[in-house]
Amino acid sequence: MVKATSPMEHRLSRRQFCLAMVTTAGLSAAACRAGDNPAPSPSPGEASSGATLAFPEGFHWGVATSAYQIEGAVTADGRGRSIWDTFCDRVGTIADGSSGEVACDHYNRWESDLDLMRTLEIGSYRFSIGWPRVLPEGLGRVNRRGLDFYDRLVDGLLARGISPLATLYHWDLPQALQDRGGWENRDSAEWFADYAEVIFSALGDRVDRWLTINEAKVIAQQGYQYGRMAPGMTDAKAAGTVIHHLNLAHGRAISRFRASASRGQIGPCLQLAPCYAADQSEGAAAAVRTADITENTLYLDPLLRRRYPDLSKIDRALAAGLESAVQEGDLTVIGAPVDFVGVNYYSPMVVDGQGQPVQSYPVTAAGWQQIYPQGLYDALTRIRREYNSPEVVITENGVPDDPTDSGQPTADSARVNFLRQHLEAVHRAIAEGTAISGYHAWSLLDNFEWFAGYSQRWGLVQVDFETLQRTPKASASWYSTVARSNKLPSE
Ligand code: GCO
Repeated sequence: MVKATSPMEHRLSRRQFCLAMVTTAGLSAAACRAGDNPAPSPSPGEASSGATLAFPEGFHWGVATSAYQIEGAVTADGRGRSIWDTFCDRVGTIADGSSGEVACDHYNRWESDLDLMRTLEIGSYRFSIGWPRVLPEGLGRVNRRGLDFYDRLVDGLLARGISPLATLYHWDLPQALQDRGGWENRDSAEWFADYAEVIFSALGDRVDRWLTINEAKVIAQQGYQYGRMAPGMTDAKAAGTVIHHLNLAHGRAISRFRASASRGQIGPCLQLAPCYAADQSEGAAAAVRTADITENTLYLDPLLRRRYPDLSKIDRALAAGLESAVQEGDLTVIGAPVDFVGVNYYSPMVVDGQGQPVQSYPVTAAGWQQIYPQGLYDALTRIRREYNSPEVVITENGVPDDPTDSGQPTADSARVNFLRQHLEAVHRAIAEGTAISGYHAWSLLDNFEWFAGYSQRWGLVQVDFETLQRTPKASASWYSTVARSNKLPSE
């Protein structure tokens, strides 16, 4: 098992990471010297299959979840409503008409879920704190019973030697704040900072690592531009405004964290989608540059370079909404130094000459996800090359069950392949000098997959949603072996 370590212990330098590499794949410490250019990217599929790949000592092997997707118990102990409760109540929003009302009932089963993690030798658990549990009205009155749940959870993790990685916001805005304009209201940045401060004072003495906001991009795109997620709006200008307010909220939470007595580290959680051209045309190359802005640099640049990218080529309404929201001094707040960058990676973005998304690689049951492990390598090494090499934690990576994995639902060989290929990409990025300190598989449990309801199952552990019984899949046992040995076994 990878033992929970203190923040200082896992703050290895890039050089230490490289020197710690032991591999039978022929990668040497010499390739890891700071400032070395990365080796040319191998073509997709050219991963080093068949070798045993060791990871640096102290590497965090984790799993990830989020509050609304697993907790259920939406009215227990004084929890307030969130925008997802409201969204699910709207007819036609969720594929199977379900909601997170019961989900995995983790709120009541957290102890056995933590025991399960321990059995699986998981070293780091990424979970999120439900803002409406702690502040039912979004601000003001603290609901002690809601806070106590997370207090017990953190203690339970530490007692089992699992390092807590807490996300402050994973999409469940209190409905009371949505009623005041939600993330479109500039005050939202301050509401978030106030909420974060409550959490830091309660848990800051024990949580190792914090994430501010999960995937601002998905909130803006799916929640405000395309309407597929809460709050279900289709207004590009509002989406632009929301991007800036989410970035500002992140920055303000960082300064509250620095002013608090918290002992851990903090960083953002960005969903990155490296962009590629579907063909050799100049049109496709230009479309890639534009897609890269909306997929990646609208978030990376303000947070890590204190500036927005050139907005002249992106959707005009989106750019206008964003530009109108920016006030003097904001970028200094937004660009406050972070301790690490959390990266969620699922899929590349491939575009044609018209800027339309193209499916060039195998598509998973999620529909939107193409399997391209090289994309993870490209995202990780880009952060090193272009953003001054911050420490990176992979905070999500995973795949839904493959319907062609027939037979028992727990025989998920496609997931094992997916994890292996992506971990090979991570290994390669580390060997070339990228400071990556952990990996979190999405997800521990099958859970409420937003607009897909329970129709997509992303867990290493199967959940029977009738009985709520948990059954580890083949991938859980494979991942457990990886976590225990700190290496990828040969195939
Ligand atoms: C996200 C969210 C998760 C999803 C997962 C699978 O990245 O979209 O963080 O909550 O469930 O990504 O789609």
